[in-house]
Amino acid sequence: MNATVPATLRVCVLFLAPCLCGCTYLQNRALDFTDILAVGGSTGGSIQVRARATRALTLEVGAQKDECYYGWRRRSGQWEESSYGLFLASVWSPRLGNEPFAKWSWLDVLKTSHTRTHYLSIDAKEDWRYHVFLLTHAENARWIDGFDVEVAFGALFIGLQVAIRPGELADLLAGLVTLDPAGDDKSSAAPAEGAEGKAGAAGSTER
Ligand SMILES: [Ca+2]
Repeated sequence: MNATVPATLRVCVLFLAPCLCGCTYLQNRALDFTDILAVGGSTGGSIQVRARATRALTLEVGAQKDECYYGWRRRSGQWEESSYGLFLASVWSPRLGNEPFAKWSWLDVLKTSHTRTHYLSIDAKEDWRYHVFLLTHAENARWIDGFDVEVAFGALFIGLQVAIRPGELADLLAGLVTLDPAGDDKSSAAPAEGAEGKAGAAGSTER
């Protein structure tokens, strides 16, 4: 009898959690759901093929400079990307807009992929580098994005990126019991815009 009381209490808390958290609970779950699949299309001028089996391993060939994507990724409807794959990454480093050129080092001879991405809606820049196809550097990266499985291509005038994001699926499931491992939930106590900025900062593993 006594053993059933805590269990009952846990069930009550589970079902009452949405009420206690207000309407932002459903809004956050809906946004978490949209994070599971990231899709973006572009109309730039890239020539590129990329496959990522999680963010730890990437095979990329080709190049793109300031390619502008429209879609949905990391809570942003628009992002820009510059990237070099085999064998261009050994010689050049990508830059967004008028950023200064990165300093070249002999280790870059082994660099097989280098991508810089700017998410316009949240004004966040990511920098992912790979040596011999393995991840060696992730700047402004969130651990929740590390499980992304992605394919992308650019064929002169069109480009497409599709990523399935198991980390965001885990975030959705955790969100059902009001946990937020991605750190992207909006708070019901703060204005939505301000809360999003704070949540994004809290969810970053490297800044
Ligand atoms: Ca979340």
